Amino acid sequence: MSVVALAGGVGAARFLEGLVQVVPPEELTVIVNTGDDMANFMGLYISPDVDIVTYTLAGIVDHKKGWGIEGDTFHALQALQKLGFDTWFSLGDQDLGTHLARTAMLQQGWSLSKATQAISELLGVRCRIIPMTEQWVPTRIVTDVGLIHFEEYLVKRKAQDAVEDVLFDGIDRTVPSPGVLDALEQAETIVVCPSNPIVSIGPILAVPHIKPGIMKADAVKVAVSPIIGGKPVKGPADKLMEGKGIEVSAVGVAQIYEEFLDIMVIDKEDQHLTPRIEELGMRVVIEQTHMTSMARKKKLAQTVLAAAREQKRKS
Ligand code: FO1
Repeated sequence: MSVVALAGGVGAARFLEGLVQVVPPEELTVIVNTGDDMANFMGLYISPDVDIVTYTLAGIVDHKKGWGIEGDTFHALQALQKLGFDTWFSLGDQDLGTHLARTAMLQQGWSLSKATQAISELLGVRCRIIPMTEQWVPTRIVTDVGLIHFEEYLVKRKAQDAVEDVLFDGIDRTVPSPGVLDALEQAETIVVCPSNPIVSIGPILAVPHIKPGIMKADAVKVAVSPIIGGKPVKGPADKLMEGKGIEVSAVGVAQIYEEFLDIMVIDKEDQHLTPRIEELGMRVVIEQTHMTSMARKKKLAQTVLAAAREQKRKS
């Protein structure tokens, strides 16, 4: 039953809340995007997607926002504002604890994987969370006002700039974190979570050896479309897909994963796209992909795993 999930931020984390109800934690490895990371934000190493997945699986995430810690306060941020700092990235006081701890671990020579594992275990997460790589490889957006870090594009500038391209600086010089390739090789199912295919899953697939590792793995590869009815449930996936000249639909997502994907899970609303996705050589499974309740999250996860088991039986 070993499952490997490729995950980005909020959409993936919400899906994972369902997945951990149907997969024993010791059988689940989550490979997380680190392209959003900021290596020196006010002197801190910040790993947004890793923290979103960790806090969500630890049961402490702010569910409304999808990031940060439930009930967190922002006294440190308010103090920084008084001292004239531009606090465009909202870091809560407990969230700052995580960034201070991770930064201290890294400064003591711990790898990003080790720091991530320590923090997730200390927060009570029982499945394995591995950053895609340990080298800092920031995702930068080429816009009409220049090259900007993804988080600055998304949060500081509210995703208003025209996207001309998306760059993963230096990603061809990175290597997968320890355990990533083994997990892919041993997996029975590889699930691509409903994350932004360009800046959340894209960086993971761009780390050398990961996409080839997925392609040659025996596992059944299943993706859940993050695009429903031509729109993302949350976030700028449409703007980034348009910026890359990719159709903003479940078909466009299937095209991005075409080289390795066996099954595409799409929403009932997109049922009419089935023939176009099947033409890409993959099976289509229809399910309610709006994760509006824990029951829906669990049902979606069950459908994904059942489809993978069905495919395994057929092959
Ligand atoms: N997203 C925002 O829209 N505004 C924020 O101020 C913000 C702060 C933040 C702090 C820590 C963290 O882990 C995530 C945070 N996010 C914030 C979410 C983040 O910008 C993106 O949603 C993910 O990186 C994309 O997957």
